[in-house]
Amino acid sequence: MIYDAYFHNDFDGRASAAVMLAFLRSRGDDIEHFVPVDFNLTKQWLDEKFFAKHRLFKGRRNPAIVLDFPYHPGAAIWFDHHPTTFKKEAWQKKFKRDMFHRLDPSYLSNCHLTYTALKENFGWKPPAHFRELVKWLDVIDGARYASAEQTIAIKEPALEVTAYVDGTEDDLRATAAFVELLATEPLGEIAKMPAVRTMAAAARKTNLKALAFYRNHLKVEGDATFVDLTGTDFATLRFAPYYLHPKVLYAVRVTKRGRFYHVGVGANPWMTAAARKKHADVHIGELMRKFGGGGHKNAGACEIATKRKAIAVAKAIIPVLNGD
Ligand SMILES: [Mn+2]
Repeated sequence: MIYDAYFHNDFDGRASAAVMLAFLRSRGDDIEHFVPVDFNLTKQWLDEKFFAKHRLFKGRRNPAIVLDFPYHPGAAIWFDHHPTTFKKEAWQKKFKRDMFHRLDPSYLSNCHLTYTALKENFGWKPPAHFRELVKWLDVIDGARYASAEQTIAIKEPALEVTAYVDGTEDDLRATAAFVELLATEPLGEIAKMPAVRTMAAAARKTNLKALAFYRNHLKVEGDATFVDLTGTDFATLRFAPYYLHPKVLYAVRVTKRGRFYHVGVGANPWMTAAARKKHADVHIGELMRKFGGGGHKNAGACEIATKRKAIAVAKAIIPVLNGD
């Protein structure tokens, strides 16, 4: 069987697609179209006939695989770990868990869920290099870094590869090639590639510049910080607020992504649950759902059409994070 893979346009989505690709090829199946997708698609996604109607690529439409992205009843295969995955109540009612359809928000990464589910359900023997990939995707998607400094320094191969992922998010051809590479090569080998080394070096440089920008522009409002990054290209330094203010609980940022403005909200991963319980213990994914987005307990986002509205959403969120 030949499939098309629709996966969230981040490292976890791509890694999930790579795991799926290796599994399919071990059975003589394959993926024809690699289609990174993001939450700005949500409106079209609600259409029952989305997979037949969309214009994300030209050519034949194969059975759809959806990974690390909201549930769609048209998907032949679907794995997700986002608790906000059901966009229609009717779809949630219709959903039945089986070997190829599974939601499990207890997984830090969808890559890990996909890997475990395919092993358990099909007796699949994955290539050895996936163990390290899964471990790192739990760190990256679950924000389990050793420190905020680790995310700024970018020393480990997995983090160098993350810089490459961030640098190629608008490059469809590079994204498809990268998924193929992840399916067969260990992170250590991928990190040695000239294109990855170049982007990792650039990211380290940008991070230092970004840190300087944060020092000058980050505003602390109670338990939360706010920064407007729309005029910069520093979108990726999401833990800088905690590097500068280790005790702050939440960080809100507005960035520009393509035609959209992205309001990203995160919780400080180095603050204990106990410390958070003394303050507003917000489920960020649920909060962002009210603004047309989604996410997990500790991180979420929404996409807004104009900068003015995006800033207004950010300003509306900060008092909620402070429990006001
Ligand atoms: Mn994920």
